[in-house]
Amino acid sequence: MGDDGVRDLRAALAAHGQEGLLRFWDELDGAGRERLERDLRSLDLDLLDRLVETLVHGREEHLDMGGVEPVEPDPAPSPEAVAEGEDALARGAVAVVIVAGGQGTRLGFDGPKGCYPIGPVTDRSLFQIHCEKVAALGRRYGRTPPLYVMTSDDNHAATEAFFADHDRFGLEHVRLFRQGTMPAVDARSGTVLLAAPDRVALSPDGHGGTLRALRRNGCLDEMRERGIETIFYLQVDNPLVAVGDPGFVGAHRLAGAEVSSKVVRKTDPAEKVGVVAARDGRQLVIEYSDLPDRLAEQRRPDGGLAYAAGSIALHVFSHDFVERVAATADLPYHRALKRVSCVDERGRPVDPDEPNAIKFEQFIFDTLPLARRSLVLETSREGEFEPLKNAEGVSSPETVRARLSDAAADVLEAAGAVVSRTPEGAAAVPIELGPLVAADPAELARRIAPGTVVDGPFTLS
Ligand code: UD2
Repeated sequence: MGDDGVRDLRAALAAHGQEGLLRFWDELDGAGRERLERDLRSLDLDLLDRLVETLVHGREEHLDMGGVEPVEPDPAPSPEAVAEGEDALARGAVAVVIVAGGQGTRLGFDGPKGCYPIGPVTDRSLFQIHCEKVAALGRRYGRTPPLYVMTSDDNHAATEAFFADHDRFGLEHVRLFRQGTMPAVDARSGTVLLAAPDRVALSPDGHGGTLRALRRNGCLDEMRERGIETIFYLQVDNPLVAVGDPGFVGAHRLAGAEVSSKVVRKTDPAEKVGVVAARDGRQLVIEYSDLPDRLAEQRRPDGGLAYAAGSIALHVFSHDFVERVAATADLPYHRALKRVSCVDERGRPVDPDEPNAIKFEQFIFDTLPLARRSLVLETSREGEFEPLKNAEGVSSPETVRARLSDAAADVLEAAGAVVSRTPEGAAAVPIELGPLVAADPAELARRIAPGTVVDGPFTLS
């Protein structure tokens, strides 16, 4: 960049109170200047001004709960819905999108979360489990849905290498696409932080960035060319998802919905899942941290929680809706107070013990109020929800593996096997069934010897 270029950039930054970002410019070599310039040019300074004003300096905004009411989810999908979903899968009208751009800080795993070896018996990764489920759809319905995996700058290369090392798990069409970034700002001053003298502290823009990233990377156009009508969205951390579930896809389609959500019945008011609710005839998700205790604890006459539709971040979108929203709508940004490593005024690295920064993130479920029609379907927690979030305790490798073993035990028993159980009814031994082993217990029964006894670690691939 020539002197004029730097002057222009400095002036633009100064107009937004961010000129400090160039404070090490004179000390940088050519490559450093290029890196910093690239980062700076990615910033939307007008947007940043608005976010700093409202989310850093503004009063802590509480979501207005006026007019909000609970929604009652639909029970299991009808046979017509299942048939509709199967037809869409067989016509190749369904794509699968996995979001895997998060930083997985709570898990403390050195690598993309999708690479985490979570199989109770083998080292099957989260990615492998999801990919084998996609492959199983192809085997069952004759057409394998194209798979789109959202990564972020931090984990794109590692994710790409993982898929290449595993021959894309045998899938015909896998496309990785990168989500966008947002800068982290100092929690007090609102100035953008530098991760290094030549790097802005950028982080992923939240899973709400999925739609924009799909569009920007040409994935939406490609889907249209391939005849995709329906997009099945899941988060990488939950290996229990029934990927491409025809009942869910079909119920969404028959209802003419633009977004559909799967929920589990919330029984603990403090559980950390958002709830699907309604206002003015439109649905919305209220994140757990925004739901006032008064509403979280409200009960129905039968004793159940009123706001019980716990969002497990599993959605089906119509392709048209995603195109419309990606092209025309701005989802709101949420603030997250986080610890962010940065450099101080003199360029010395700072590794804070306390949260020092605000990050700005968009959430995928903020698309719900934009949908003219949406559907909520209830699923069983045991069957479909145990995300890998933490290193220990709830939602940890231990609980996820136990749940995978329990699910496999149920299928094996339905296929005629005798499975050793704990007094509480859980699988007493680690069990792992590869998603490609069998589509249902009847098929599994043909794969195992009659009277199979499972009383030690057991796996079938
Ligand atoms: C999310 C939901 C919560 C509940 C829960 C179920 C939000 C804000 N809350 O909680 O209501 O449904 O999930 O598991 O979403 N990701 C990206 N890019 C990003 C950020 C996240 O790809 O910039 C992915 C990430 O890789 C992961 C998923 O989104 O697969 C969930 O992110 P999270 O773990 O931060 O969400 P969490 O647990 O706060």
